[in-house]
Amino acid sequence: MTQHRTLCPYCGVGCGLTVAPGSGANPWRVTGDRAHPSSLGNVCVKGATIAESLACDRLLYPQYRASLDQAFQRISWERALDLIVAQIRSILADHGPDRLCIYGSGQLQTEDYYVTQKFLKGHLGTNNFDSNSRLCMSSAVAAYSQSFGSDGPPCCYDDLEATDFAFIIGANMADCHPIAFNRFAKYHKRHPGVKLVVVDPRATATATKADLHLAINPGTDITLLNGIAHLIAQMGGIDQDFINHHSCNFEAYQAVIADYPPERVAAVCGVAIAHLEQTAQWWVNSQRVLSLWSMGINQSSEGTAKARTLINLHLMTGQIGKPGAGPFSLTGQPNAMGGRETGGLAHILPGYRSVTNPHHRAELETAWQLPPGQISPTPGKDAGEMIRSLERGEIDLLWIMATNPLVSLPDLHRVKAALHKSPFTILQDAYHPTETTAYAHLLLPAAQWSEKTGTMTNSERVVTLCPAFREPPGEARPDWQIVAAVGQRLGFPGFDFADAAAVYGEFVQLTAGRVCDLSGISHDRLRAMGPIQWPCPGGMEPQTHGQQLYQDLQFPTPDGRARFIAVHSGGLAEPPDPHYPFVLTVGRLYGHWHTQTRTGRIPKITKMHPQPFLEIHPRDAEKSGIAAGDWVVVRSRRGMGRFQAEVTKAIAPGTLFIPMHWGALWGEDTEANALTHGASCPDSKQPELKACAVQIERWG
Ligand SMILES: Nc1nc2c(c(=O)[nH]1)N[C@H]1C(S)=C(S)[C@@H](COP(=O)(O)OP(=O)(O)OC[C@H]3O[C@@H](n4cnc5c(=O)[nH]c(N)nc54)[C@H](O)[C@@H]3O)O[C@H]1N2
Ligand SMILES: Nc1nc2c(c(=O)[nH]1)N[C@H]1C(S)=C(S)[C@@H](COP(=O)(O)OP(=O)(O)OC[C@H]3O[C@@H](n4cnc5c(=O)[nH]c(N)nc54)[C@H](O)[C@@H]3O)O[C@H]1N2
Ligand code: SF4
Ligand SMILES: [Mo]
Repeated sequence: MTQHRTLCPYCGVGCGLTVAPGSGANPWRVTGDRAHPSSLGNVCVKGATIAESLACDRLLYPQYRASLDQAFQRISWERALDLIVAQIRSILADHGPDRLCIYGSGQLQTEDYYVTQKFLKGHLGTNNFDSNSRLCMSSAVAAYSQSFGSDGPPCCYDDLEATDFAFIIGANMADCHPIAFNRFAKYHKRHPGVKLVVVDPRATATATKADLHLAINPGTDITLLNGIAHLIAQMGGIDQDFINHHSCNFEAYQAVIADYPPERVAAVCGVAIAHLEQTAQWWVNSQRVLSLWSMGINQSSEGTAKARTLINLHLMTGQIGKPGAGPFSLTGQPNAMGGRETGGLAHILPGYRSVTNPHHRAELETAWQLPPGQISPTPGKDAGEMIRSLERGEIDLLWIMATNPLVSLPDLHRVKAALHKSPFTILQDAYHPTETTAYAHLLLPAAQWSEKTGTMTNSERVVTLCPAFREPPGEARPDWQIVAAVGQRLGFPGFDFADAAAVYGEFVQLTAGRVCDLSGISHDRLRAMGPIQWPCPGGMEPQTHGQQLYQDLQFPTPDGRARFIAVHSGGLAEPPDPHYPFVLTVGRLYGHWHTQTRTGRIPKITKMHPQPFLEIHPRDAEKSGIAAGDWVVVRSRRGMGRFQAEVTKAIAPGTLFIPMHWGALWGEDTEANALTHGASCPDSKQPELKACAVQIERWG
């Protein structure tokens, strides 16, 4: 019986899957791949049920309509590609390339990402490619780049089983990175001396496993972290040798943290002084400290500063570059990392290069055989700027791939109005309908996981080959092939790739000598030896796991030193006030994946999470006259939603929680992002999806 080894296409843990033919209602049997170095044979409910979502409601053929009030008509691929080419030609002739935009996703494979960068940033000469990673990882990218001189999470999952102290902040790993969390949880259980602190305004499934849960007020992370640093300094826990030889700017940092005595920090954050002291004590007493973070840090109007503030703590205590230690940003999507490697944000280029760096542009112009000066030196439009540009009528073509922005972008009413003004929106997705298909002129059917061959890189830099083992339904095509076909029709050379392996081969050569050196990896090698972790320069024996970055404590900055970059907190972009007295936070549930295009069609998962809900503290519920199970109207300055109350002490007073997973197709008035706002971090442009001010009222 044929078995296929592949990767789970959901979260950034990147579990290996083994898929074998099944029978009856389940034509594919999915189990954990024991040989995968990241997951060691384990899977969660999402990975285990992935095959059940492959058949229903697929987008099968290209469809077109000239305006949004018309019905879609089926058209041929020939006609679809001709339409795109005609639009692009006319935009180039009338206005130049900056009125073209592509909005992609960390769910594209590396090959899709790469061909799209070469097409848009290279041959068309505009950097207007952004992805939903803007909503997800861009603060981590910015913080790593500022503190270390380059992007690149330095840690790996082996560190979870080598640490003395895990500090999880703004991440609900038990639900969102469950298999990585289970690796730590088992180790934690076996080693009573190992400590876990979880920082989260909610008592999540992760927090309940902690030795200490710091239920901070939303948005007070910088104050907390500077306060812990203050105490560590007081306890004599600084690593002077590391500071002297491997860092700079420590004095400025010292001056900042001096302002954070525990009394003030405890009051601002809403935690006990004793708990701050305990956390600092564990940090100081531990040989190896590993911190892990995700959206509670990144999705903030000061997301980059939050992540840097966490990195500062590691620099101050020399907790980096050794097993079991380091600041580890957990990526959300299965190929968020591949997106970063290929330059899949508006300010970067393949191989962790920057659009503003003339040498980087020249290197790619040479590799892509483009005239000097072809790549624009100006960062392109980020996701938020794309919406604002649509409002101003400055975009003529918006091409969306593998994301569902009519659920996932903040301030949805504004997004809907902006998309209504878009002259030509292409949506390339695997499913139809999604909330976004209602706003598209041209639908392009994409082959998805199991139907196309490509690679993805997980949170710990492990690259896994995802082979095609089923035929795509209808006329669906791999994303990279669609872009390459348009490139060829526009007469661009270098888009006649024989297959995905050839795309990957071209891409990895561009990473040689960079921090993310993948030049020793190929599809053939991945097929032969299984997953490979980068860095993997050509000529080096590939490693499957366990390699940390920066073990020599040399950082890719001009002077080789890491940088302390300290700041005070600016607080929430929209703090609560007497009219909107609660902070609403939005996050994920264990079984669902984002906007439910797949998990909403899997009975086991919809049974697990049948509907959205509002978490509210008993004290707030009582004050507002709300009982468990009551319907509650939640209003922000931008929109409203209706949810059934779940009265629970798992949420801090003053804070409310709703899940992000229900868009307009799955419920009425259940869109979390109807409430959120688009204010974003000045460094990363990542919006503050985790906090907005709301009022509540019992309904009916
Ligand atoms: N089951 C499931 N797993 C997933 C996904 C999914 O859709 N479903 N999506 C994947 C993706 S793309 C991503 S990005 C990751 C996200 O993974 P996580 O970031 O772990 O998930 P979230 O639930 O978005 O947010 C994490 C926590 O941040 C907390 N938080 C809110 N505000 C603050 C704050 O101000 N400070 C702190 N310290 N914490 C705060 C919330 O209470 C929440 O528990 O999950 C990935 N894994
Ligand atoms: N308020 C609030 N909003 C949030 C968040 C939050 O925590 N709070 N989290 C944010 C984060 S971190 C993220 S990552 C986003 C996620 O938000 P989205 O990216 O909008 O969510 P998905 O449902 O994952 O959308 C992926 C789409 O790609 C399609 N697809 C799957 N495979 C393929 C493929 O191979 N090719 C193509 N072309 N299409 C494919 C799916 O059918 C689906 O429509 O949401 C963001 N929005
Ligand atoms: S933990 Fe993430 S990668 Fe692993 S099976 Fe679950 S969803 Fe898939
Ligand atoms: Mo994400």
